[in-house]
Amino acid sequence: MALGNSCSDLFSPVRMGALALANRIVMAPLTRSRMGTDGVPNEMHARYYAQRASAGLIVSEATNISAQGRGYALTPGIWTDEQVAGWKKVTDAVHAAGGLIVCQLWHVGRFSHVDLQPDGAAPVAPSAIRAQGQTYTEQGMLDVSMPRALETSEIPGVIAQYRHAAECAKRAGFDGVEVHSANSYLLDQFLRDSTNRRSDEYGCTIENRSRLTLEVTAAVVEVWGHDRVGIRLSPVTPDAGNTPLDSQVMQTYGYLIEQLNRFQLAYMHFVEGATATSRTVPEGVDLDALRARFKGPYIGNNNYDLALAVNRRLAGKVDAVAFGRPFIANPDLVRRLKEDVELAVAPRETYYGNGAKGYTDWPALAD
Ligand code: 8OZ
Repeated sequence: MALGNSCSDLFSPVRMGALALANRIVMAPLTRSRMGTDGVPNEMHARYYAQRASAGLIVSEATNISAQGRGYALTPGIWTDEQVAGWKKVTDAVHAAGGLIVCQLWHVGRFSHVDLQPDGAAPVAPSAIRAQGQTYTEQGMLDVSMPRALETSEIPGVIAQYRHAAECAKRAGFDGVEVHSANSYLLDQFLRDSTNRRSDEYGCTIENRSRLTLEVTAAVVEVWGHDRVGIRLSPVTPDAGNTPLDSQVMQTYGYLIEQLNRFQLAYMHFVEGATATSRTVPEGVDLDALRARFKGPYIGNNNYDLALAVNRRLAGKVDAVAFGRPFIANPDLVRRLKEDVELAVAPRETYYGNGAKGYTDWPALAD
């Protein structure tokens, strides 16, 4: 390792908006597919999150804002009273363990299957362009369905779904929310010219393609205040659905970030590279230069290890680092990084499904 962690401030407190993190290690949102069809968390999920509460901040697994926003079976929701009550168990357990948790607000857009949609309807998208790939349904893995383009008149209703979910997250006792505008789901589908072929005020120009993310952010900020709202972006991630990148990544996301500055959000969170795959970026893209346009705290994510986290923090490239997969098998990841001990590695079969097995049964280090 090039640098030890003893002189790093990764393990010292940091403030992001109204969120006072005990350290600069964030638990990234991790889809674990362990809910029932009602999307209601229970004591098992509360235990899982509380076990990981030594993270400076937990970002919840991506959480559906509405029945229409759902694209995977066994994922949680945050739009019914039952879901609010279930998440309250989680937030209470995390707070009792000294942690902070924000709810990641998710609408999958086109990446869904008719079986997962209300009344078997087509998934909604900026344009009727089908994603590649399969999603997990109650019948197993199935090709995602052909979406239909949202009417302009339906967009206020989509924003209302985010607003309602943000209000539900508040009632559920979260510390804030993260707008999921990444990974080729609904908001990212509007941003990219590969998935957005609209000719109304939500399409065509960069300003128009950025409009929905900005209007959703404004709605959520109205509910929570600017300093408890973060946003996640992934300018160069093809997943989900092997989605082509925007043809002008620097210009599109650069414009969006400049506009986001007016909100003074708690943080911006980037997937640096292709999510869970590689940190490589296409020629002509400079994610650090994009990040530098954001005038607020920045969380870097994607394939970090301790050395990379220490080095990028020391170089002033990140304010905090989000670790995803390492949190699966290392509930006390912060301590293990601080002591620089070898990390447990979760086998892929434990990522999704299977109840408590491979979920809440990973031990913390013995004292
Ligand atoms: C892995 C599997 C299913 C969904 C994302 C919400 O990529 C996800 C996701 C990740 O943002």
